[in-house]
Amino acid sequence: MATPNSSLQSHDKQETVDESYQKTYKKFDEILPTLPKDKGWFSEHLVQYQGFWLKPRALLGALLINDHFTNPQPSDIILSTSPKCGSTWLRALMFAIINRNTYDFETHPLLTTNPHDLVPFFEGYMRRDGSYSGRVDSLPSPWFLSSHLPHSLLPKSLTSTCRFVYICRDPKDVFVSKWHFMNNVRPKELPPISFEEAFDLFSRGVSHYGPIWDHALGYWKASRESPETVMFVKYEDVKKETSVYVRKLADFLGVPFSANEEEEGIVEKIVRLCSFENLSNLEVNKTVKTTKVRPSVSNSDFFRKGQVGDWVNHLTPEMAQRLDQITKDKFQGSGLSFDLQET
Ligand code: PAP
Repeated sequence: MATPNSSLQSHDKQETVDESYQKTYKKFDEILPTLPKDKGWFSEHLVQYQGFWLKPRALLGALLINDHFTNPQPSDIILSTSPKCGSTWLRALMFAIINRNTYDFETHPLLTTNPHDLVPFFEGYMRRDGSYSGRVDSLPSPWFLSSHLPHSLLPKSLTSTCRFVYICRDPKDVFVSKWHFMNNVRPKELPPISFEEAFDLFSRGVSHYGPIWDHALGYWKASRESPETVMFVKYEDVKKETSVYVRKLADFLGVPFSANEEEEGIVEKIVRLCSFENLSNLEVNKTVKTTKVRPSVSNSDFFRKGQVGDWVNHLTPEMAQRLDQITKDKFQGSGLSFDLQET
């Protein structure tokens, strides 16, 4: 039986954009100038669409998905995250769980391929800038895709059919991670963005796919309404008990570990394979390697420290309090919280 993405590489090719997409491009061109804009973190501005700040390219991706993502299946899987919440890690863990009968651990694709190249970026896959215009609907089903899009911007046909895993993270650590990442990948001719300026943007929600709080709440509510189709996890919890979460993910994805697999230590092997220490030290992830899909981002940019609580080394107490207060205010009454005292 085909497993998600096991034949991805053969389909990962440049394609001519289908003419049926022209209507969506036209809609995008009409909507774009009407949207509120704010200065982006670097040269590209962000636009506010239905409450969320997006790069124009992500907006186009969202529109294309809404117009052209046809016939999703219950076996399709989408990993959703706000940026810097742990998508690289979860892509690796979920890919390894789902495809564990296809690959052995000695020659596993994760040893030679960055997780971002094994799990396509949904809205990024559907872009029209000429450099990369593959279409998700050309991939073989079942799909395993990753997305940063908020729940409310995805079509109902998809949110009511596919299975979602959502990972969130303490916004303080997300901000620190994002600030480092953005300065690494900025166009080299531009000066770095200051910590203070970035903090102001982030805490006002003017951040890619932000506000991060609204993003998390959308998936949180969906997971409470439909726990069998939306699994909501926190980076901090997965970090603390990775093997427990590997089992939970396998159960949720409908591929629980058998007694034999438990005896063979497959869970622990997956945990080790996908650990920050292992992945970040692989040649493929150490080298500064950009791809056609990510022309300004190196494989190594997805790995920094991989720790919980690194914010303490960067944020002033006032900054930390400000983000914690926003988190408390936004999540109030939702049942969602972070163990903010511990971090
Ligand atoms: P993305 O939004 O660009 O996909 P994402 O992978 O979600 O990035 O987040 C990157 C963070 O995950 C980095 O955190 P840091 O800056 O605080 O260090 C990165 O180091 C961390 N990360 C990457 N791989 C792993 C892993 N295998 N285990 C734990 N954390 C990881």
